[in-house]
Amino acid sequence: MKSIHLQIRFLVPLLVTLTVAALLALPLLDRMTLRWFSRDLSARGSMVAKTLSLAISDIEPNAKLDRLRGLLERGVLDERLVGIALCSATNEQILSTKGFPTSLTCQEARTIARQQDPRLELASGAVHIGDFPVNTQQADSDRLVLLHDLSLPDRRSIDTRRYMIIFITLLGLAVAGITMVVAQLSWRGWVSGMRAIMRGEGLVRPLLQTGGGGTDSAPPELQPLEVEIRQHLRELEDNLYREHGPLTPWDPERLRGLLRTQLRGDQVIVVSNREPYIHLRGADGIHVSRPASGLVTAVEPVMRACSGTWIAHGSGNADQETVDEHDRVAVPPDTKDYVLRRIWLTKEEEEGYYQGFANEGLWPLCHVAHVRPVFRESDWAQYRAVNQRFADAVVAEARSDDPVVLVQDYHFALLPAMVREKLPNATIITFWHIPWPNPESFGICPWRRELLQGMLGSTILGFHTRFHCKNFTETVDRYLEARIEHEHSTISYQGEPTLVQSYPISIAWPTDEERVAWPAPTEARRAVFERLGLAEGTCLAVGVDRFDYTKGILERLHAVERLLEKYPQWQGRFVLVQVAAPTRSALDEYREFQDRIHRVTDRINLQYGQGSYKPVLLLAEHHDHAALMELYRAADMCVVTSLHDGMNLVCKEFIAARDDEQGVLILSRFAGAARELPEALVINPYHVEETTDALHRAATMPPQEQRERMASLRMTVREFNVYRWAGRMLADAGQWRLRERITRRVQRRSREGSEATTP
Ligand code: GDG
Repeated sequence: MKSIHLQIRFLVPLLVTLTVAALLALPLLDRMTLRWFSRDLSARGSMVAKTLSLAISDIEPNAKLDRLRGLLERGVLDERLVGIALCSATNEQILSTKGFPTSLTCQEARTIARQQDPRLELASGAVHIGDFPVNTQQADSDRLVLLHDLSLPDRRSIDTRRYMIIFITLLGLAVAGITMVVAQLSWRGWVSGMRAIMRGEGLVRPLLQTGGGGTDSAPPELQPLEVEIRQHLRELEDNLYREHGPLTPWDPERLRGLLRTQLRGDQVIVVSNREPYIHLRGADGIHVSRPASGLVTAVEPVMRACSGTWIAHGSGNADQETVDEHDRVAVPPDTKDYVLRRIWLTKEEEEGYYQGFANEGLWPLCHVAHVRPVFRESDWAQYRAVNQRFADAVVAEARSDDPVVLVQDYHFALLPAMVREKLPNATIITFWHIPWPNPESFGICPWRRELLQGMLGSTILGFHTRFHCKNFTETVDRYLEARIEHEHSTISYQGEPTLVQSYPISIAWPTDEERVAWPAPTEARRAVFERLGLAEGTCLAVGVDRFDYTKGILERLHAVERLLEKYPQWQGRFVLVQVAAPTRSALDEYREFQDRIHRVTDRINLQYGQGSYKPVLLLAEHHDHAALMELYRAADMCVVTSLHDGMNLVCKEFIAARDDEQGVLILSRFAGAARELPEALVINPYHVEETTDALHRAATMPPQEQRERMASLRMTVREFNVYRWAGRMLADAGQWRLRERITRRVQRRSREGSEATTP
């Protein structure tokens, strides 16, 4: 229907054009035909005149007028000749035939005959006047004036005009018909072509064609359009996706829904060493602090969403004063969404379990950072004892025999099996926040079997990446007698299966309320520049880490030093602000490392600093969350150069903070995050030159490229947020529990059945 309308809209102007063309052409045609006839009549008249001239010359000189008249009268027998007159050289009429108008003098006839259109209108009709010499050799010869009837040519002209109109009409109709058919066909082609493009067939065709399939291709004239439309659609789609995220994004509500439906509101208990809120006594009373810990950053929003109980070491100097008689305190302080149950550790326990076995043994063992692990028998004993104490606390906090227990990190490798022993129906989800090394590296641990056995008490064992899962499975294969089913990602040890899966951790995407409280990037930049005394126009790079040797802070400093040497234009104009939150400073390895970083910083500042300008500002103190946000938003780039990192959440926080879609992320390929965030400038931190060039590239990256990269990074982090991390684990746990319940029911029924049949 639409195409018919379009054709009518197309045809009407075509017909109008043809009609106008016909109207303009017809008078022209008239003139042309008359000219042809006039020429024809002149030629004819000349011939008649010649014939008559011969006859006249025979009669002369003593011819009688009667004979002459008779001759002329015979001449006008031709129906087209109206009259003939014989005129003298002096324009006297010698004689004329009857039809020759008496009013027409020889003089007049001669004048008209010389005109281009020698036409004379008489009462009887129009005549053509021809004037011919009787003797062409003689200058003053008599002349013959011939009058030709013009009604015949006029009739012919009307006929010609009629034929012409019919011809033009038929031609117009034919052209219109052909145009309609062609338009119809091409319209259909266009419409189907456009529809195919809109359906995205244009997008998959290149794939089909490279795969040898797909002959369906847009008409050639549509192909440039196809490319353009495809780009526009992609951009629209990207923007829409960036704007709205996935169709059902993971958020606290969805996580709560999952707990209600799939886990039937079962109790959630988190176990970690680090507590999410630390009460500290200061000069002006007790205040609450949030620790610098990736684990806390990730798990805390999940607990806010799920409620339940979080069991952790009470490490703050005012922690004891703020708990109830069961060592519990409701947190967060303002909303009190869940309960924090604190465990108190003696100095020996803390030294042996935490600083000793966990941080001097397992931490370097799992990170390829070239620091030798230290294994002490006494630390191991404390590690076991503390794991047991936390396991007992889990059992004590459990309100049913099948709670969901979320065990966090390498501090509690033995706890899953300990809880399983007391609560066989518990769903134990252990998440290992740090990398898992290859079997050879792990094999140097004297208690490798015990650690693996403890971890395999879990229902689900999660790592950040598949690579870590693979390393773990190979380690079990090497050191334990266990059944490994690669297809189902399960390891069955002593008949108890454990699902080993990768669950990349993330952060909670900032809510609108949080974002409203952020300073605008320009405001953040102004405040940071003022506070740190940075000159206007400085290129600001930030690093935010716990002050840990795995974070590649030394390598980062070397890259800055090389940048100033290799690209001297940055001297005086490039500053790295390194936040290094104090951590594990009681350990020699950490103290030495931190001293070294201070020394290298001083060296670089001495060499390249001028006046108040210092290329490296090392802020080795704890910052509050708002200060970090301000720094992220003020920076031109964020530098993450971990030598080995389970995931790394700083890079995700930087991305989440940049709602202006500006800023460049430099990211170590040895951080788990590098697998998810390829739009960052991914580098090998051991390669100083590569990191240096990345710093230079980031500092000179055009805003449009920054925007493209940042928009894409933001889309990833927004979608793959921490609720998704927890949600996927809990959904897997839900399915697992369902299967377990069904198995138990089936076993019970078959037991009852066999008891009933036993006499
Ligand atoms: C482990 C794994 C994995 C830092 N300084 C301050 C501060 N931070 C916060 C950051 C960030 C967190 O600490 C550090 O998280 P990371 O992920 O970078 O590193 P780890 O603590 O080593 O975490 C790591 C993580 O577990 C989660 O699984 O990604 O691979 O090593 O949130 O913002 N926070 C405050 N002040 C500081 O000065 N408030």
